[in-house]
Amino acid sequence: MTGTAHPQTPLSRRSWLARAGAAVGVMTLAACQRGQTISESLRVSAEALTRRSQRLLIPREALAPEYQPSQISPFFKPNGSIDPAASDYVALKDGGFADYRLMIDGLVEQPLSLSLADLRERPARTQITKHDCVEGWTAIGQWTGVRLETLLEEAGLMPEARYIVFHCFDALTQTEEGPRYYESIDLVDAMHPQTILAYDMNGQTLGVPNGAPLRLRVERQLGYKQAKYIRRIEAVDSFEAMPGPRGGYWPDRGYEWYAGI
Ligand SMILES: Nc1nc2c(c(=O)[nH]1)N[C@H]1C(S)=C(S)[C@@H](COP(=O)(O)O)O[C@H]1N2
Ligand SMILES: [Mo]
Repeated sequence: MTGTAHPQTPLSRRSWLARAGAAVGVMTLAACQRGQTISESLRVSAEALTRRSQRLLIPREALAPEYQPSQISPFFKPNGSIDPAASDYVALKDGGFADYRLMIDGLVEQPLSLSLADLRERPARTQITKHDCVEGWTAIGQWTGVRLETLLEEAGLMPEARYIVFHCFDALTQTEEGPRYYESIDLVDAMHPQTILAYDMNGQTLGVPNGAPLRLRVERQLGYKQAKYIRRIEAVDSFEAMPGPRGGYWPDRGYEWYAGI
């Protein structure tokens, strides 16, 4: 483990809110610059507008509803990738994830490489929330993990950082080929108290179908933002720095990047 003792760069609430706000305006322009058709860029600006009005109606910092243990769904449907075939993942899984390291890098002062034991040593948060998939199902589950904000403060975000990218092990084709899943969020969601990297589900070690060894919970957004099988977290300054044009595996295929609920 590295970097626990380095001097932190405190990220003031006002500075990340301002940066997050600036990023929304830049997105529409960036979409046009990437040579999208007019209808595509209109869709992007409509999305930005929805996002802005949503922000006016419900503060982005508001908490998602939390539920009682008695309300936990007896079955939480595993969806999308459920058993990644990538050889690096299979090797880690076969070793019980003992050699797993979460990389945190990009626009940070101090890149981190953390084992699961390192993650479990940090303050934990447990929350019971409702997962909402665009395919039309929901499930209530209990998640335990470390707040993303805790890790980002430890790594020390550089002032240019605007988005956090989650790089995953799996290609949705369940083969070695094909683009790997990824997702991204802005700093408002990154610093949100319910945004955690979960290693336990319903009081047990997170299983492979639901994203072992580590998955994101970003509770104010839809299911496809909840990146499973995370191998690396990267701070970037723009969409151009991401693996695809629209900031996520499904957003690159037409889904909204900001999937607020
Ligand atoms: N790495 C990765 N993350 C992913 C997916 C995926 O296929 N790969 N599917 C997404 C979708 S569409 C949903 S609904 C949820 C499903 O989470 P679950 O398997 O725990 O139900 O994970 C999301 N995160
Ligand atoms: Mo989903």
